[in-house]
Amino acid sequence: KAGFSGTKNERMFELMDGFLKNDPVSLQKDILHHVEYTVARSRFSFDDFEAYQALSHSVRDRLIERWHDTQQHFKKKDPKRLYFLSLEFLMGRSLSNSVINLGIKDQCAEALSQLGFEYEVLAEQEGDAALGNGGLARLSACQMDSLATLDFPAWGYGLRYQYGLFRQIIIDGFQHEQPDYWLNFGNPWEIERVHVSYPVKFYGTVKEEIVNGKTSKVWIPGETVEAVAYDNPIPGYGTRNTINLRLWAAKPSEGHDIESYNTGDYINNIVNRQKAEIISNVLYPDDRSYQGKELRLKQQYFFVSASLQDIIRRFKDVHGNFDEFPNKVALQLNDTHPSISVVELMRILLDEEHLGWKKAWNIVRQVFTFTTHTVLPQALEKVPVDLFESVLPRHLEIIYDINFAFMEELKKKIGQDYVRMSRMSIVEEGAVKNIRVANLSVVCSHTVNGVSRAHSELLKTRVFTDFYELWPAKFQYKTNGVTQRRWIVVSNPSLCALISKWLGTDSWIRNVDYLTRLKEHASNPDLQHEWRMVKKINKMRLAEYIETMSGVKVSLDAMFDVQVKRIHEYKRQLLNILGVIHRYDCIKNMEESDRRKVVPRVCIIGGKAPPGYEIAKKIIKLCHAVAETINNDEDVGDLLKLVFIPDYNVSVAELVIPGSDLSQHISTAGHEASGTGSMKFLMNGCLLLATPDGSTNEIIEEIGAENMFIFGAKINEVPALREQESTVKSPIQFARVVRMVKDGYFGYKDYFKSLCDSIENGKDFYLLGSDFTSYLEAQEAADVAYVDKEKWSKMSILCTAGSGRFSSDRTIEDYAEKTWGIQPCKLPS
Ligand code: F55
Repeated sequence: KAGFSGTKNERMFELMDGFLKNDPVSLQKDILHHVEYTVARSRFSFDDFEAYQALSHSVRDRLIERWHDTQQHFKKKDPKRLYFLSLEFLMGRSLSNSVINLGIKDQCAEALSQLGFEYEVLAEQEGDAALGNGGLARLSACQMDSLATLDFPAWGYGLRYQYGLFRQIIIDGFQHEQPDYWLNFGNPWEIERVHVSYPVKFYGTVKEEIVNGKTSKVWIPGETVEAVAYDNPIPGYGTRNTINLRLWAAKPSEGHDIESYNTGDYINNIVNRQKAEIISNVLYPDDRSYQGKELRLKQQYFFVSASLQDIIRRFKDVHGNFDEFPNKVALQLNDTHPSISVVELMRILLDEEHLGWKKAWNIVRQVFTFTTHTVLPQALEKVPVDLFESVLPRHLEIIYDINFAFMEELKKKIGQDYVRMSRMSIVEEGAVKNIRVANLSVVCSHTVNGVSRAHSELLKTRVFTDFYELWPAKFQYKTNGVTQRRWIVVSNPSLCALISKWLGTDSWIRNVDYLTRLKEHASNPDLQHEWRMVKKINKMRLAEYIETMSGVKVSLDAMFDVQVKRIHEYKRQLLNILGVIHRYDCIKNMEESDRRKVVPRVCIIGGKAPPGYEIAKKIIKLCHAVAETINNDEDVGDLLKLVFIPDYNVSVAELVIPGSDLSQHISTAGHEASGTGSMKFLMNGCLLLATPDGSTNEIIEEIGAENMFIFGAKINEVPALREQESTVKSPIQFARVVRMVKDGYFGYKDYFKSLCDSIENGKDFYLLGSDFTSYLEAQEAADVAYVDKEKWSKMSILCTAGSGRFSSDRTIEDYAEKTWGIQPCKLPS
């Protein structure tokens, strides 16, 4: 059509053949097209990985169509937008999630099978995107899924680390860390935006200048690094809305290191330029001990600066001044990690937009919302003033100004209570002067959220008491939730089909309220039977995996009892292991005839220890040492097995959770801010053995204590128990199992000494001894319940039926209404 004479747009519409089609034949054509032109393999010879790549690119094309339409729609409607700022997103695999949310899984499977491939096998080819540590990071991922599904005009912003969370390998029972160079095999799920980039400044000095007759501060940087955008489309389920997760990568900037350029040292110039990329190189593993690390501060500022430049550019495309900014922009701080953004926004408004202090401060205080994920005051971030001054000199000035304004405001309200003022100050005075990032976040945000009701109470009474008294209305909570798309539909297809069959609808996938209707059928023997069949299928998958990973053969008749999460003393994996030792000891000392009454168990533990956390690493080794003894003891056989699942991550969770009968959430009360693993297990019909900590109290309300195994001290009892701890003798069974470890029953006597010392009378900070008896009782109650198959099945169905309240859809609706003030903005279908 060389002679075409219409406009460019007319020509484009003429060429466009509607959206990509989702029937198997169209998908097949697309897959083969990508085999040949993207993967560059012959269509007559390509392997599973290449087929995965081609399929992913076909799915990506569909995501891009929707992404474009959604962004255009948002632009046209100009609603208030939410920007979710987080240093961590634990997305896991994208293919399996995308085909579900696009509603094309069956079509893909059919298309592939005719080409001689199996969808499940291809989906397994994908490695996890593990740009985060644990609960906080996976929560961000679940919330992105809900934001997209509920049609909210939201974007996520974060860092595109080259190395995600370390891989855990186990050698001789010890954890070793390996780098996760996840981009090695390409990443079809991101779109590199070479033209979306912003300079980010560091170091240097601050000068004063006269602009339009007013003095203005000018920051002359010592180093500039370029932030380049990588967009990751996030599709909603049952909607065309597809939102964006924009991750920044550091690249050398044109203006980087002008000096060596001028000296003509060409080679050194290039070597120095390359150093800029270090900023987005590696995710810090959460050992909560890198306070004061320069690179960490640079990472935080790098992603915040680029994100704000991007957000402001988008705002200014439409608006001539900042009056409408608070009505158009909500900025969510995911923990304190992105909190430097309050200062950065202030700096931009003051120094670049030349707004007056009052006006700028007024805007800042209307746009930020802050969610904290911790309970411990000592876990709150602090940055030494010296470090701040060197890396971000202008920001330090602004912090001082903010703090001055805050102190003045405070004085007016509370009078001259200097002790309280010094507690609340953003600047901590002392031998080393620090910036208290949490105080900064609370002062500058209009809303502070906890992640469960119990957590919120602790924030008010222990962590931010002074602030709560000053601004009670600022404090809210939104109990965490998880997405049923990933945690039932993607990871447990058999259960998904069963639920839809019995409810007569799959509406629960978008509207989780429907799940409660399962309660009506909980006692139905047919459902119970089918429910058990589904569990069996999932246990088979898990058993196969266990055998491959650890060589241990497990019986499907045994109760699969699982604790998977990051290893921390407060999460008390050690309590679990001591419980297993007790069970082993009982079996060993039993009469042969009594052994027949024992309910067989497979105890499964998995999780990564922070690399520098000695005790956590010893817990992993102890688990292996105990497993070695138990699993090879012929007296025990199938009555008890202990296995450690290495490298626990999102995709391993997708396999483990559906195959579990019982799961443990046994933190010392008052330490787990919320916990989200429990919610995933609940959705999959696993019974919970738990302490009344974090969100568990709300789960009890929903499911009923009679359908759970609750034990241990309550949050309010813990402080007194701790005080008495050295005077109250720990129970005899506890002393006995600790002694077995101490005496070298499982080997490594010297190595485990410090571990045993950490729970000795008088030093048992996490109260393992004090909770041990009630822990064993709860375990026994679980055994008794498990033997009664009908009862257990009913309890299991009621868990799933009651899990709706713990969907991230509910959390996000709540945030949208009460915290962010945003409305859905749905693409017309
Ligand atoms: C990561 C980095 C730093 Cl510097 C500190 C903490 C973390 C981290 O991973 N925290 C985390 O996962 N916290 C958890 O957040 C979950 C989601 O809110 C809670 O459910 C859980 O209780 C909490 O420990």
